Amino acid sequence: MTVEAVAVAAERRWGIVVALVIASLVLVMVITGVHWAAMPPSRVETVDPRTLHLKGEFVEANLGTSVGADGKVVVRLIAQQYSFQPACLLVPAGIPVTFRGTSTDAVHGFVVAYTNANVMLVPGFVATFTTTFRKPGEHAMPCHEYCGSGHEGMWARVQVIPADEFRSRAGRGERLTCVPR
Ligand SMILES: [Cu+2]
Repeated sequence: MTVEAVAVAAERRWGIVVALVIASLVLVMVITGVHWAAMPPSRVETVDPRTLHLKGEFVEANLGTSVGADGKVVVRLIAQQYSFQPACLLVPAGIPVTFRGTSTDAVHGFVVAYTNANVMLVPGFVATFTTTFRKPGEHAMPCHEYCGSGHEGMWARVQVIPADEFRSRAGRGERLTCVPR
């Protein structure tokens, strides 16, 4: 074999390897693109932001933490320029807590410090997630989506209390908060 033939053979081998790498990358892009298009990343539950305060799940009297007939702990809240309602959420430690939230105006969101709770609140949609707070304490809960001139003043608190204390307070189907009254 001549030197030139060796070089051409090596180059052809290299060309095949590179073509395979490119083909597999394109395949990954096509498969994930089709997959995400067919399956939205989160569940989609809609709500009418214009009647939020008037009827349905997010009326003022229904906001806060409740324990359902099945024993599940649910926190309902709304975000609006520039506050959360309720402004202080009361939750138990060591029990899964499901958050259900939405926005009345712009896109908001919140993160609960030192936990994995982190969600966007988009008008017209109900955001849900379930998390467990490990130990009692108090966490800051700032809005983390820039929502206007008052954004930096938009935050709430999350108070995590021991499960027994929570159970004794949650008795009668009330909506609990830690907003001082
Ligand atoms: Cu906000």
